[in-house]
Parts: sequence; structure tokens; C-alpha cells
Amino acid sequence: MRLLGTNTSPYTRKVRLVLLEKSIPCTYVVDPPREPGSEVPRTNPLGRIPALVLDDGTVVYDSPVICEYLDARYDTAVLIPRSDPETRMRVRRWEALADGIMDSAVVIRVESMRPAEKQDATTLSVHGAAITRALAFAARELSGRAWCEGSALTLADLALVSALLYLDLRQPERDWRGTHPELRAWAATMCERPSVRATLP
Ligand SMILES: N[C@@H](CCC(=O)N[C@@H](CS)C(=O)NCC(=O)O)C(=O)O
Repeated sequence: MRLLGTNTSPYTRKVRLVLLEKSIPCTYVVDPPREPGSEVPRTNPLGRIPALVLDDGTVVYDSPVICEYLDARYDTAVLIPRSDPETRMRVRRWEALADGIMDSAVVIRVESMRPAEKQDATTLSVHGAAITRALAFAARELSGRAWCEGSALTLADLALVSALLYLDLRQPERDWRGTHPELRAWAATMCERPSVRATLP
């Protein structure tokens, strides 16, 4: 099994965290999709990373599908609770929240790389505000808990830490730790995990 991705992609990082936390053997291939000769456009019709290539050649995308597949396929450390529909929904909702933060941060990153006179202020403010609201929601939901959901690590934690650390990378001016001490405390603990350390960009 091979995972195509890059070290700065937060979606790739989420999948790498799942692989590490579940101790699933997988070859990680750094493959920026826009580089000439990249395998990604030939592998994932959407031309995006992460893309997981199974041993029989099957390609799995995008990151929520990959994470769900890996969690269902391998029993080591179940990360998406399998029995209770409400708990399962909340874990997947955390993932959607985290992915949404990543989506908006990527939009802002792409927009910010355009010449200043061509940047769309509405796009920047709409996506900036979405991230601000999502962070406030996450902080309220966490409010002093050790884990996003229940009493153990789930995909929710791995998705959220991937989103927050992507903000550190791309929006270092956004002081989410200062604004939300609940997120700061939770993230500090998460950042001690070997999986998180091993996937630093
Ligand atoms: N919803 C997708 C988003 C994946 C995505 O947008 N990945 C970016 C990199 S962070 C990408 O591959 N963009 C294509 C490009 O850069 O050409 C997922 O969760 O996997």
C-alpha cells in the first residue's frame, strides 16, 4: 500500500496520523501533484492528494474516504466508533469541521499568492470568518475535555490537530492559542504524541 501526498498538505497529514496511530504499514511517497512527472494526476482522476494506492492498484480518495477505509479495514485502535450512531456522527462532524478549516485556509493561501491587486477581499474575509467561527465552535465543544469525543483518541482529534497545525504553518499571525486557551491546552497534549511529531512539515 502506498500513500501519495506532501508534508505540508493537512489532508495528507490526517491520513498519515491515522496510519501511524493504527500502526498500519504503508509506503509514504512525497509527490506534489503539480510537479512535472507527478504520479498523482495519473492515479487520482481529481489530481489531488492524498491518494492511497492499494496493493491491487485500487486508488482511494479523498481523505475522509481514506480514513474511513483504513479504520474499517484495520481493527487496531478503532478511530471511528462503530456502534453508536450519535457518537459516530459527532466524530465525523469533527472531521468535517476540521476539513472545513483546512479548505478555507487553502483558499486563503491560494488567494494570498495572487498579486495584491488581483486578490479578492470578499473571498479572503468570508473564508477567514469561517475559520474564526469554526475555531470558536471547536473551543466551546472541547471546553476542558481531554478528547474531542468520548474518553479516547478518535479521528476527530487527528483531524482537528491537522487543521490547527496547518493554521500555524499558513496563518502564523492567527493567534488561536491566545484566543482559545481550551484549544491551546488540548493541542499541547496532542503535539506530544509521536505520530504528530513524526509528521511535522
Ligand atoms: N477534500 C480533499 C481535499 C484534498 C486537496 O484539496 N488537496 C490539495 C493539497 S492540500 C491538492 O491536492 N490540490 C491539488 C493541487 O495542488 O494541484 C481531501 O480531503 O482529500
